[in-house]
Amino acid sequence: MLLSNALHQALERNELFLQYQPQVRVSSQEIIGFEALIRWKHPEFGIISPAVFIPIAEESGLINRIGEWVLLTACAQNKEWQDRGFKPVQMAVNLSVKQFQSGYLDSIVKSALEKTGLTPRYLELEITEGIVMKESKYVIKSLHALKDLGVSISIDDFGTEFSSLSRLKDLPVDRIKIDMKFIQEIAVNSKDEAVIAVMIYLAKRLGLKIIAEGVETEVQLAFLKDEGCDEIQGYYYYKPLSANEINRGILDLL
Ligand code: G
Ligand code: G
Ligand code: MN
Ligand code: NA
Repeated sequence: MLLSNALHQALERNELFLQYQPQVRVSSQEIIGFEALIRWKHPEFGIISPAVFIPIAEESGLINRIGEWVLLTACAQNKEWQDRGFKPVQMAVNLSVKQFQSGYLDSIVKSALEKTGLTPRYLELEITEGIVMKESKYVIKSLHALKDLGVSISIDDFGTEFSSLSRLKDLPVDRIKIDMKFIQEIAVNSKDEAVIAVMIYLAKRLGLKIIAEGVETEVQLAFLKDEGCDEIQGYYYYKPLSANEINRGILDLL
């Protein structure tokens, strides 16, 4: 079976869909945003994880079309919720390095905003720390172009490339997302706890927002609150949910 062939058909056949994981401000218990996460429901093989098919999409070049579809769908969904009168919040979308290499990422983003009517500040683009730090020149140029559109930028999986701490101050970013690997070491490894504390401190000193990802337990939550990290994304609050689940359940919390 050639997964790359099947992936080509997946877009046309509407086999791709998005889930939305709520992000929570602990102090007020309110939902302050969502991260859009792509899923593939293959008619024969069932749900395939993006960890499996995104790399294949990147190799085949299909990632640009998929990424454009994700942007459009996520922006449209966010606009729809706003039009229904719910408190406006940010929608975060993950970007692949290949989308930066395409050279027209900013026009794709601009067009998604125009087509859906979503106000730019309600879109956040996530880029992994590895990409920002390794492919610096053209990525940073694109990030500035994206910022000029009025969208927010966050650094995903933060902390994995520790050398980057000092470079953070020069990047056009609004928020960092503490990698789940660190969160899982809370109450397990005090050295990782120290690294988390420093990340939170640094973000604050640099005037950046910070959110912890993959928070699953009360103990993790208590540590993060203690250290001053008030924004949380993780199963402790919500798993990634379908638009329908969100419509049925939690929109009134917004
Ligand atoms: O949601 P889940 O844990 O299955 O996601 C696995 C990986 O897939 C994560 O690294 C996540 O960032 C990535 N991912 C999810 N949705 C998208 C997307 O729309 N575009 C890209 N490029 N990556 C995504
Ligand atoms: O790489 P990125 O940070 O974009 O991917 C986030 C992934 O983490 C999503 O695929 C999401 O499904 C997953 N995730 C979100 N919250 C939790 C959590 O509390 N525990 C675990 N194990 N995974 C989570
Ligand atoms: Mn992410
Ligand atoms: Na992450």
